[in-house]
Amino acid sequence: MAMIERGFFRFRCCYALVTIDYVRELYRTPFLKLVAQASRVHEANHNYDDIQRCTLLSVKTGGCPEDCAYCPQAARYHTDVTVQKLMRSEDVLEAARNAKANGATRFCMGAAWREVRDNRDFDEVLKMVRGVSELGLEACATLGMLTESQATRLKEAGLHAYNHNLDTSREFYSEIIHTRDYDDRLNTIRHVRDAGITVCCGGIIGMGESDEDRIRFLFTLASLEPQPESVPINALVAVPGTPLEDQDPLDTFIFVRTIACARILMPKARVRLSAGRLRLSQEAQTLAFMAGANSIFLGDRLLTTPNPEPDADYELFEKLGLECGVMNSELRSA
Ligand code: SAM
Ligand code: DTB
Ligand code: SF4
Repeated sequence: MAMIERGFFRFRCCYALVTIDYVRELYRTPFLKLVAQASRVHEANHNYDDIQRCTLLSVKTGGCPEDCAYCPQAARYHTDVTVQKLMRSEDVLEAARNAKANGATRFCMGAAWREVRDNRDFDEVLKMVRGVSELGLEACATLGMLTESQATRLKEAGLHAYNHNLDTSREFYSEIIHTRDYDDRLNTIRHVRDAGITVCCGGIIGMGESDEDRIRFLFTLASLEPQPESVPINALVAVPGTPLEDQDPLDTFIFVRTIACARILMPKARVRLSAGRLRLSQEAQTLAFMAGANSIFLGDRLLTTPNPEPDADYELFEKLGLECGVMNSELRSA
């Protein structure tokens, strides 16, 4: 921890010391001031016209041996998720072509695995990665824990990004997951980084964590060296049958506040407005974009839970004067 407390982060061309006290102070900034500050950092580092659309596909669903309290895919909970073995790479590539035709520039493949095993399934995933990358899409995968050599093989197949979330603070993590620990996550992130794959690492807000947990989570993310290129911020989707099924819905202001802090602390990262958008009005999503979010998942399903209909997202993009990447007439028939 002491090492992390001394971490440096880049802020507008100069290095400043990020300390837990700084993050606390930032997090407690009055809402409008915080969003305005995030917006300034966003404008200095990104273009408001550039909100990336990504598509997710669950290539292996359910039956996971882990006990993540939020996750409908954990075998031990009784949810509506139907277990599905690994998809064939041909079918995954068909979905990737559709995603591209609908305006996505990044395609993320998720598998409900605790860790990757060196077997035929992994060979099939490598085929998927190769194919997605050859389509000119950013290929991203989230497959659980990885060894160094597995990360290298994914890199050689053309993987652009690996998603592996820290999810919350180290302290709260052990209340949510018991089958692995925070250091397991950090180790995989290091293997991804060492293999030369970009890091996609974020978390979930609204699991019953405190402000201090969110502060520590943001601090840990911002202290990774180098910082993650991609930071998904999910709002918990409380799925019936999971231990968090009765969790109260998250206050949107806390969600936007977390996004604004992520933007300020990690100026160069793509901050992704991820799970939980169905509960957000178009105005709340717009506020999240003002606070520095610059990506959404496009498609009516995330991995196993619903996401806004593409038409609703195209409508929002149109209202905001943003390009969708495809002609509206093409969309309807795709
Ligand atoms: N098994 C792999 C792992 O855990 O890294 C990859 C798949 S896992 C479903 C990917 C991420 O989805 C998790 O790290 C978590 O942050 C997010 N997630 C899962 N269930 C969620 C839920 N109900 N609401 C919000 N985010 C969720
Ligand atoms: C991430 O942080 N959010 C996405 C992506 N990484 C893989 C996944 C959200 C999953 C939400 C629950 C589900 O649909 O199963
Ligand atoms: Fe398994 Fe990943 Fe779900 Fe945890 S989040 S239960 S590791 S699929």
